[in-house]
Amino acid sequence: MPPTDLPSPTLPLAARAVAVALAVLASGCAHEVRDAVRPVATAPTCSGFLDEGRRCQVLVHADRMATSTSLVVVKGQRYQVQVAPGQKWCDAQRCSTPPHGDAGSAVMNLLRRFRRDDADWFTLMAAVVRDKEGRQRIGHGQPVETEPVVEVQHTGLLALYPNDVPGFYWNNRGDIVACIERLAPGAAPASPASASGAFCAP
Ligand SMILES: [Ca+2]
Repeated sequence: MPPTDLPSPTLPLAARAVAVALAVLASGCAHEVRDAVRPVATAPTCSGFLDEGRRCQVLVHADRMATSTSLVVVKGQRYQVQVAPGQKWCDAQRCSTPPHGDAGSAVMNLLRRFRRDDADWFTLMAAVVRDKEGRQRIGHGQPVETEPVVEVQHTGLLALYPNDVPGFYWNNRGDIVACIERLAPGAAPASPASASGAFCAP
């Protein structure tokens, strides 16, 4: 069976207690994070197949288990994921700057073993998924910060998401813009994203 990201219905009682505490702490989320999104006017929106050397952009939602890029990726292909600079999104009241994650509070870390991936809270993750909702991974999730190039192992849809505990995406806020580039075989990844207007230019 492929790995699945459907929320587990069997969190232990202690974890549920922590969950209630986190829910109390989650009030008053920052709506202003949505204003921080800066779409890239010149970049096409990702959809379907992407030719080698081409780029497209996708809006990634913090409160979704995964945002499908709608990009069909095929085994053997390589894609680089970059994030437009100056963005933030939030897990309740803790905000971070993607693709970087957050070490989390002491309370949050009582639940750290239930996180979907072995990476900091809200680390931007990339994975190949089977369905448009992005709820079922067919490859492992990888942190974009340290592994920005996705070497496709399974044909499917490329998806992005912040690392969190299944069932705890409801208190996430914010959307971020990411840029996907299909690398030609043997091509070196592009340099890290800069604040220049050339980010994700086609
Ligand atoms: Ca959360």
